[in-house]
Amino acid sequence: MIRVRSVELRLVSLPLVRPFRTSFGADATKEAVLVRAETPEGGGWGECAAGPAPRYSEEFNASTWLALRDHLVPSLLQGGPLEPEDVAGRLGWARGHRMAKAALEMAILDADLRARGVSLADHLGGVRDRVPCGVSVGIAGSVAELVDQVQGYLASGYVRVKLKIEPGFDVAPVIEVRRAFPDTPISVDGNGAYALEDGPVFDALDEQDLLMIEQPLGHEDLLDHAALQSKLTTPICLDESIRHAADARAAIELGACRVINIKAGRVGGLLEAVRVHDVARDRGVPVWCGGMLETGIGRAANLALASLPGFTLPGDTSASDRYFAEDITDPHRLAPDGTMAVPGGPGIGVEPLPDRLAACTVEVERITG
Ligand code: OSB
Ligand code: MG
Repeated sequence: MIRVRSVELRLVSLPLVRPFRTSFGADATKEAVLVRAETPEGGGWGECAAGPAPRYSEEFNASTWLALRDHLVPSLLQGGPLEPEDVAGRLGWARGHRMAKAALEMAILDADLRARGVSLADHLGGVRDRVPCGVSVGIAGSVAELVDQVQGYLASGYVRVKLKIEPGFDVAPVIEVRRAFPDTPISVDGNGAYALEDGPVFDALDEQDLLMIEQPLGHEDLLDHAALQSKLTTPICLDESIRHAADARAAIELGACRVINIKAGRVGGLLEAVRVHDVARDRGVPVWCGGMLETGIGRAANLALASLPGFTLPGDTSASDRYFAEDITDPHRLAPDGTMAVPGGPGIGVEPLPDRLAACTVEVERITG
């Protein structure tokens, strides 16, 4: 049993090596809420997947801070000793706020596993110590610039590229990248920017031998995704639409997708992420680990998740240097063969470097029982 004595919230800000543009807009810095849980046996780290504005999801950094400070953390501190498996249930009274809940669960899992000397990957059921990695490439200023960036990522070893698309930057750039790299596994991600009426765009993309089309339609449009999937040869992958294991079951049974992108933050925690994995695996649907431009803390947990057996496609688990000139942990590195190591140490297996953490910290608040 774990006794959480206090929780520290910390907002960090790190410049990105290049602005990351999606159909939602562009980010030049990564701002994240880190969660540190203290127990008598030691502490643990969590990272919240939210961003500065409620674009990808309803949650954003300031909302996760308030949800954690005023509701989620106090209810855990008042609830008495618990196991990491109980965290989601203890927080179940609070509706939504899945990214905030996931960050708190991650910190408690990390504290518990560190105290017991067990790695997160082993605890979750991981079966590999290295995972093949892809890279998510933002919308570029021009097609030539995009081809250049893709060339650079392929030269460093990434085994799959995912191109962000939006209306007006879709078919032409995809055709050019496909022409330049005929044998590379390529996927696209629309982040919900399209509608069923965009049939001609999907027909053209369907001819480019893509690995998948990620979240083309709105995040609440499972039926439209099913209608679109029935017309396409290319598998649809859902990201934003899958909020928990029940959504995964519904989406698969409706035929709304043939692949699922799993992000622990989006589904309310690492343990729910394993349940999404299990639902997909039982139904023969491949999954892969998505990313939210995490720092080395969240990235470590992503790599652990990606080591589970159902993660049969390369994830957006890219190396630290794809995001940051300097990460807040020792860097996660890509090997020339396009794989990255799954951290093997206790808990998430990494810790923030004190100097780096101090340099990136914008705000800290401590919550005690
Ligand atoms: O849709 O997968 C997405 C980043 C932020 C928000 C949404 C998404 C992404 C990415 C980047 O694609 C994945 C990564 O490299 O972490
Ligand atoms: Mg996505």
